[in-house]
Amino acid sequence: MKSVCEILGTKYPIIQGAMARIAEYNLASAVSNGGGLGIIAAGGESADWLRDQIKKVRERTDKPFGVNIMLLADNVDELMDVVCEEKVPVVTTGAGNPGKYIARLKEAGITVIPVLANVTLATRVARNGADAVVAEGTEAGGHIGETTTMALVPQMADAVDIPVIAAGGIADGRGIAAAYMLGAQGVQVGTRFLVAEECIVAQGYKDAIIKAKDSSTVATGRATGHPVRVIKNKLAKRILDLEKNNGDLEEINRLCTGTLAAAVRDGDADNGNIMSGQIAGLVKKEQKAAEIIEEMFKEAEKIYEDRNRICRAGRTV
Ligand code: TUI
Repeated sequence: MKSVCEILGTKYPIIQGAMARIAEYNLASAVSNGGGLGIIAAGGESADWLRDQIKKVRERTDKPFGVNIMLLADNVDELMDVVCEEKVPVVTTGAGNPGKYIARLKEAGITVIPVLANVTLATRVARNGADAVVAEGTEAGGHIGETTTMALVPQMADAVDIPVIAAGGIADGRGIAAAYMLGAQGVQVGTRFLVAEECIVAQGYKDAIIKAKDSSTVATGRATGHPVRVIKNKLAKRILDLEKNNGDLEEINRLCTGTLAAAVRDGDADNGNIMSGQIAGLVKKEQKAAEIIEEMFKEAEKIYEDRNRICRAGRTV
C-alpha cells in the first residue's frame, strides 16, 4: 500500500481541514509550504471564485494542494468542472457520497480522498477507486456524523484496503500518535489551523477558539438531519432551544442566515456561527501554519521514541 505522503506528495501525512469561507489561498498555500496538504474549501463559493483561488495558491507554492467540494452545494457539477480543468492535485469531498464523481476525477489525474463519517460509505468509495479516505469522528467541527474518532478509525481501517486518515479531535502530537495506534496512516486537522497566523478568519473567531474549554462546543442542526458542531454561544443556545421545543424549521433557518459570515468576517462571538471541533480547548495560541505542523510531528515522534525506550528498558509505561 502506498504511504499517505506518497499519495499526497507531501513531506508530512497531514491534510488541512476544509473550513467553509475560511480555508482560502492564504491558509492553503501556507500549509502546503509547511509540508502538509493545504486545502481550498469551495463550499458555498462560485466556480469563478474557485478558479481564482487555485491560481493564487499556485502563485504562492509549487507544492501539492487540494480543493474540498462540499457535496450539499448546489453548484457541485460546476466546481467539479473547474477542478478537472485546472487539474488540481487532490480533491477531498464532504457531506455526502462522491461515488458518481470519482471516475471523472481519476481520469483527470486527480487524487481523490472522500471525507466520511461511516464505514458503509468508505467501503463503497474504496470500491469506486478512491485513493484514501478521511475517517472523521463526531469530535470534528462543522457537519458531523455520530461515531467518535476512537471507534470510527479502526473500524474503517479494517474495512478498506486504502489508507485511512484520521480526523476529529486531533490538535497535537498525542492526537497523531493515538490516530496511528488506531490504524490511521495520516491525519486531517482543522481546528488548530483556525488560529494559524495565515488564517484570514476574524480575530473574534480565533479568540473564541483560544478561550474554549473541553465542553465549549455543541452540535446544532440535529432537527434538520445535518448536525453541525459549533462553539456554544448565544446563537447556538437559541437554535438548541428552538430545536428542543420543536421550533419551526423555517424560523431556525432564518435565525442561521448570514451567521457564518458574521463569525468569519465580523468575528461576532455571540451571534456568529463559530464552527469548531471539540479539541478547541487544547488550542492556546496563534502560530504560523508551518510551525504548527513541525511541532505536532516532533511531539508525535518524541512520544514514539520515549515509549520505545521505556519498553525496551523493561519498565512499566
Ligand atoms: O463535510 C464535512 N464538514 C462540513 S461541511 C460544512 S458546510 C455545511 N453547513 C451546514 C450544513 C451542512 C454542511 C461544514 N462542515 N465533513 C465531512 C463529513 N461528511 N461529515 C459528515 C459527512 C457525511 C455525512 C453524510 C458524509 C456522507 C454522508 O452521507 C449521507 C449519505 O448520502 O449516505
